[in-house]
Amino acid sequence: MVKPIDLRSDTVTTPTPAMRRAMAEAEVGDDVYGEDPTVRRLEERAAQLMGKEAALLFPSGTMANQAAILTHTQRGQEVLAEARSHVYGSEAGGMAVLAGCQPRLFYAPDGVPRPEDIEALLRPDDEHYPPTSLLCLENTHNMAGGTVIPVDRMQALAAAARRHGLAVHLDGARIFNAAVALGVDARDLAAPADSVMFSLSKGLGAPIGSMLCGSGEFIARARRWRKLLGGGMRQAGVIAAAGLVALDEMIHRLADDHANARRLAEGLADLPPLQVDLDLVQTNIVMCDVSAVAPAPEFSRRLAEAGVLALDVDRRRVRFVTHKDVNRDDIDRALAVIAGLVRGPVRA
Ligand code: TLP
Repeated sequence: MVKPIDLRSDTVTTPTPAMRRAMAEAEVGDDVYGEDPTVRRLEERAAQLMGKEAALLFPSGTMANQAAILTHTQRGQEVLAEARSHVYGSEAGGMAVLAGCQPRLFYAPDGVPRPEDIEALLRPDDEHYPPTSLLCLENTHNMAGGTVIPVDRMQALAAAARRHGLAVHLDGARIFNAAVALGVDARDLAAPADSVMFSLSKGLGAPIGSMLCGSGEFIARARRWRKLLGGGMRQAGVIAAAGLVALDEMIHRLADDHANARRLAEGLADLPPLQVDLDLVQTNIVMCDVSAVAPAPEFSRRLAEAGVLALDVDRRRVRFVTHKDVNRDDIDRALAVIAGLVRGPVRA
């Protein structure tokens, strides 16, 4: 059987030979005692890349985001987040269950919030209202289609939050995609936020791991929450070693993923009645409205039968994500399969 073209997510990427070698040879120790030299090196490098004092390795982005929320807030407080953000919609209700916080949502159709969206939600100090303590941002914005928040907007949003005493956490799972697309340093996107999470295990291709970065004091407190969440790992240098390779070797090639996503998006836009908003295709994610052909779950099931894997994200939309394990030929083959599905039955 032919291997399917897997465009469900950049999380499906497998470690490179260089990562596997680095993992096999990693110098390790017990990281709960702070004795793993490879983890320490990765944490120093992550902090430096984000322009923060300190960083902490987590097994997942979800755990890192939740530890950040736990560190920034207290029970009974309110967290501002975009309506389709990962911290709100895709972390199993963690901010309510773990931090005891209530989300308050704003909607940014293109994933790029405006400072006035934030300010409109702020309320006076009154015993009826939960105190609002944190603004969460997401860059790139996954469910909006991998859209980027430019540096000046990040600054304006953080300034609005600060004026009202809110801390800012950036879910930068794909911050390097944003930086490459904008042609800026990731540090400049991270600077306006108090804390930033980024993933090693998505477009950068490492098998496991996300970093939480912030001030030394913030990271010391987050470390205790990581322990509580079960994220204190022992010889985690085996993971960190792949993370270091990811940061050294895999950032610059994200531009290829963006070019492939654009090619895919333009191909899909040429296949009516499929609909793609090309303006929103800015990085490695393509959202396609397939509802004129079939409900999205059925469309993605038929696509899978024909050898192309994609993710139905709601009833109308299917998400395609490009990454290092698919090349330009795969994109063209995927497009041929999709064309067949739109025009009539086909096989991969
Ligand atoms: N995103 C996954 C799914 O959970 C949707 C994906 O395939 O895109 N923040 C953002 C913006 C994310 O997209 C994700 C994962 C996370 C956080 C969580 O990271 P992990 O999967 O490491 O817990």
